[in-house]
Amino acid sequence: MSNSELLNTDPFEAARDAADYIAAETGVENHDVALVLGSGWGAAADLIGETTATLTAAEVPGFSAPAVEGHVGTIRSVLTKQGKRALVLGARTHYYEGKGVRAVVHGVRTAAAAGCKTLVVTNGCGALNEAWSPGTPVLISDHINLTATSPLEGATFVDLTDLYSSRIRNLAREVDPTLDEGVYAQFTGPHYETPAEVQYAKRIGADLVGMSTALEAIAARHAGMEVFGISLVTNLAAGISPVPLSHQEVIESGEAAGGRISKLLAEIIAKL
Ligand code: 8IG
Repeated sequence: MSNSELLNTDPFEAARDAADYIAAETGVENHDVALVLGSGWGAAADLIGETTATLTAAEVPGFSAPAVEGHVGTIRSVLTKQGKRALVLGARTHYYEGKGVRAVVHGVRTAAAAGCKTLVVTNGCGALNEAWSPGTPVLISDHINLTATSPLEGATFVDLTDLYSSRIRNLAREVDPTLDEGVYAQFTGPHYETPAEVQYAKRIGADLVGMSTALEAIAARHAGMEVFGISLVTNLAAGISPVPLSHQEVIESGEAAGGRISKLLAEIIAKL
């Protein structure tokens, strides 16, 4: 099934098909935890455990190759030292790719169908708080969905109170007590915000701005998963910093912080 066919099929059947493919190709019938690795987080998979199978995203039903430089296009099955099976999704579809919101959350729904009870979602983002310099990891405490859409269709009323598990945030602070937390606002992108939009985000209660995560977290909660979100600040948001943003800066801060934050993430996963 190609990505465009997601529009014509039941999204949960499509996720079931992808999960069946993953089980067959990895030899792992059920995975426990899924990780979505965003900008800067790519090195984490190697520290979490031993990769027992690597699939290219494009071969798995409903997935497509990543559109962005700095994102990896693989789906890996990792065996942790604790004996858990982690499904590492290096291939995120962003809303701005124009493939529709079903495509954006297909990975999360596939992870749920593959048995995952926990979703760990990571991203690179802009910070509104000047104290968070590029390279700072920040726990996501809540989100503001500014995409004007939802991954849920029809009369699907899902409670999003404590969407970002306070239990897992507490585990993260056991690993690193200095971790701050904040509210993540998902914009559609692909352009970065104007300085006025950044001030708007600040006034409505956001601490971080990005182009992912919120839609995925909603789909995960709907699927019954416990969600943990962690952002890597790769830049100060527009107008907060005196210099203009560049995708190059984003990639470089991700690379500079990559080793440290990946170790942090691996230590959090070990506690789940
Ligand atoms: I990395 O400053 C990264 N992603 N919307 N704004 C938005 N997305 C981002 C930013 C940012 N930095």
